[in-house]
Amino acid sequence: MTVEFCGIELAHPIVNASGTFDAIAARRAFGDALLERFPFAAFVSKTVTLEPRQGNPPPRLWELPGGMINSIGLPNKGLRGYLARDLPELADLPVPLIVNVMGFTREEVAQLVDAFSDCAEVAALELNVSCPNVETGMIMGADPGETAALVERIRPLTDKPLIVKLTPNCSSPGDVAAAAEAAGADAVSLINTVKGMAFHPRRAGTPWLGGGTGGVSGPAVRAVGLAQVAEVRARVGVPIVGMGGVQRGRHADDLLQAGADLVAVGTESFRDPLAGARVAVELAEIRGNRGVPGATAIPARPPISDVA
Ligand code: RRO
Repeated sequence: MTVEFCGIELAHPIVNASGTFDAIAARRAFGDALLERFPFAAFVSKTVTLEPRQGNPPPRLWELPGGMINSIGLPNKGLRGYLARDLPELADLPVPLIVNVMGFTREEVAQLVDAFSDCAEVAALELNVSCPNVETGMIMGADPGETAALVERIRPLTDKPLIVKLTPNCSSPGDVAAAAEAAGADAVSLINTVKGMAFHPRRAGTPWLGGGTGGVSGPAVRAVGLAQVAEVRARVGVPIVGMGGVQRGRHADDLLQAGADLVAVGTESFRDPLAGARVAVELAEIRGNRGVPGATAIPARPPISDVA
């Protein structure tokens, strides 16, 4: 069931949602078995910013009946740290690498894109204009004019495919997607998390999360992702990476039916690190049974814990 995405050949249509699978930690935990059975057809790394960041104060997570709220706040080593320490390890993965970047100004994003444009290890770039946990991250992506201005500034800096990660927290994701496409984006991905809040269970009215609010993900937002992918598909011709609460092959198939070209698994990977591989197998079975050309069942292989 190989698929082509922005000129990149992928073994199947399932990738990870940025920030939901730490491939470097997983390699330490599972060793080379991770490389032999990597759960995703491409790896999308956690957001990189120009300068190193500590992230938001704890607590950073709140569990919901249908998912969770995160307020991680982009902790990362910064561009120089990423290039020196993360990139060499991520380049060892057996799948194409997509680097997710975020800047607090257009010029910061330009510096990041410029720095990665000559890296042979990087197959594509994802522009995060949708982080709910840092105000400026979302402002660029909530307004079609701001998104267009950003993509127009970035476009000449790289030949690599540019994917714009859209926020559900705006009045019209379709307008923002159309603006990104018109400005030269090669693809869009959606949804990032939905802004949410939880109060401390014993201190009424006091926010639980250190950042005050956070981003809701998991099954709770599956219907939002599906509706927004369908809305965006009606507005753009570029490929779409669809996501939002995918736990099973059926959920991935729904997003493909709504118009996505690839599907990302996010929150489910925290519960089951092999969720991506499982969803890919289930999806191949569903589509194979329906007679979708090119959809063949991916042979089931033993879980990593049995191999190691
Ligand atoms: O790090 C985060 O808090 C975070 C990011 Br960058 C994002 O894009 N989406 C999210 O839910 N959390």
